[in-house]
Amino acid sequence: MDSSATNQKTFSITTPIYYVNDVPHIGSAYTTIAADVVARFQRLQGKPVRMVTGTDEHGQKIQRTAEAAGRLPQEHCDLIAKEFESLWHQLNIQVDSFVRTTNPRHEAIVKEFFQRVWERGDIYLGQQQGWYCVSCEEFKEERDLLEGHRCPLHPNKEVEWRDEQNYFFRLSSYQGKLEQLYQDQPDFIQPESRRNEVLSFVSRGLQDFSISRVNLDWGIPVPPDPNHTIYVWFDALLAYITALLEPDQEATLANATAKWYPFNLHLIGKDILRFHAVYWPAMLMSAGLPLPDRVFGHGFLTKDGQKISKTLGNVIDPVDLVSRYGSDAVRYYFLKEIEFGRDGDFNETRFVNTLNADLANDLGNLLNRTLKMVQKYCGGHVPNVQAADIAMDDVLRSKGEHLGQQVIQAYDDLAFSQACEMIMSLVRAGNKYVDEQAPWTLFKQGKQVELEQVLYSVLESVRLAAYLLSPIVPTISNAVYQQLGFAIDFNHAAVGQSDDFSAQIRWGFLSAMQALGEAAPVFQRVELP
Ligand code: ME8
Repeated sequence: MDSSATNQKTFSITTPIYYVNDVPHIGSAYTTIAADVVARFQRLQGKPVRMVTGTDEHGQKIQRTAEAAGRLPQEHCDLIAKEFESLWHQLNIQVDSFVRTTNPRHEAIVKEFFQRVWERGDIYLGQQQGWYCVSCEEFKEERDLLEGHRCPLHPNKEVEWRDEQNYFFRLSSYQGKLEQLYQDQPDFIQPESRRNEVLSFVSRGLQDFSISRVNLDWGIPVPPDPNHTIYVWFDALLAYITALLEPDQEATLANATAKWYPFNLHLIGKDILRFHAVYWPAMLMSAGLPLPDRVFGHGFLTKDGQKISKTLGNVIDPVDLVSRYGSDAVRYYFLKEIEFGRDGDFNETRFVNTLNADLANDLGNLLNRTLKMVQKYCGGHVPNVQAADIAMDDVLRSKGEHLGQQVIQAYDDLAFSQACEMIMSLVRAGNKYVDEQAPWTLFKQGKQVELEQVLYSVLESVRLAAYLLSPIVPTISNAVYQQLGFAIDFNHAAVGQSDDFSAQIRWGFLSAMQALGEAAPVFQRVELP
């Protein structure tokens, strides 16, 4: 994690505040799973964490969606927001704050913020002419459009011509300050490819952007001019701040920014990078508020190599996926199979194969067969072995010794797939070790000391793997820990304490003679429908 972090004692992280134009998408699930994994990893280290997500409910897109569905906007928002909350629950996401932009407390925060920026002299009335993409809720430059005035992100929809009076935010006057920020805080935008995109965009010169709309009721009125409503993006970004209020606190910026602010990490997809890496820091500078430590823009998911879209009819329903395969399976697949930051693909055959290979076979079987041998040869408890007595060059010990530190680094870098790969490499080495050391032969030969050392090494490696995987597959990790005789619940929000964490990430933590639990498969094989 950025060592210059201003906010070392607590950790606050956000997902985008998702539009309620539709039920949750596999893309929203992807970002939220990743954010949950980061939050869980911080909690494991004993840090107080605030994980923020929520729904973006204002603007033309939502108003039109509600109309098309024959619902009042608020009624529509209430319905869809529930779907998001329910999916997060099913995916075992630990949300600390679910913010909705139609909450009156949010309106108070937006108005106070607007006022500050207004007093700073950064807002003025002007004429906005241009092409507007309602699906993006964004004005597009002519040169960025496809033929027939279509938005590259929504090619089935035409952009709309607008010529109206709007309030503008003086983004242009933040050009120098933003460039200074990217230079002083090179980790502010990640990964590197996204940072380069932003640098190049900013170097072409920043234009002021409009932050109000006329002829649109479904939004927050502009305080000095209620004929206008606040632009949905200006409103939505501020939901991050609203989300930091405690339930009984008065909705003021001072209260909201007292404990968890500034944010350690905004996790987003690459589609909304400019809003987070350019507009948002400029807005915060204008309001005199500190900036987040980092913004990470991950890649986009495709299905079987194709863009996911309703028009193509290849939408993946996350609710369906989780109900068929379980939360750990979905969480594991997306983080293990796709390099975070790059685009990645979902393919159901590969999904099933990965889960069976890694979780059912490599991890699950290793634990199961080792526990059975321990029952048979050592009598129902962890072998009577001190980790220190195992040779330094023992294959598993030497691999396990450095694993904790390497995996911490990978989680800090959001290199989830690398973290999984490193952990699974210890597990695979464990399987090979059992085959090569053949404990059953050692038993027949009466080599009890060696036998117990071999079995200890394997059990300890499975334990370490389960601990390090716990932010990703907490249910499986719970089952492994239970079978190893521990009483830890990785789903308990306050699971971690920093001293416990440093002990647990060391190979050799498992105590000799600890009573073991019942052996049972920790992950049931999955099958294609
Ligand atoms: O943009 N692959 O909301 P949104 C990966 N309300 N991630 C994807 C994806 C895909 N195919 N599709 C969507 C908004 N996402 C605004 C945000 S924040 C103050 C306001 C994810 O519902 C990804 O995180 O359109 C992307 O940035 C986000 O969903 C867009 O969500």
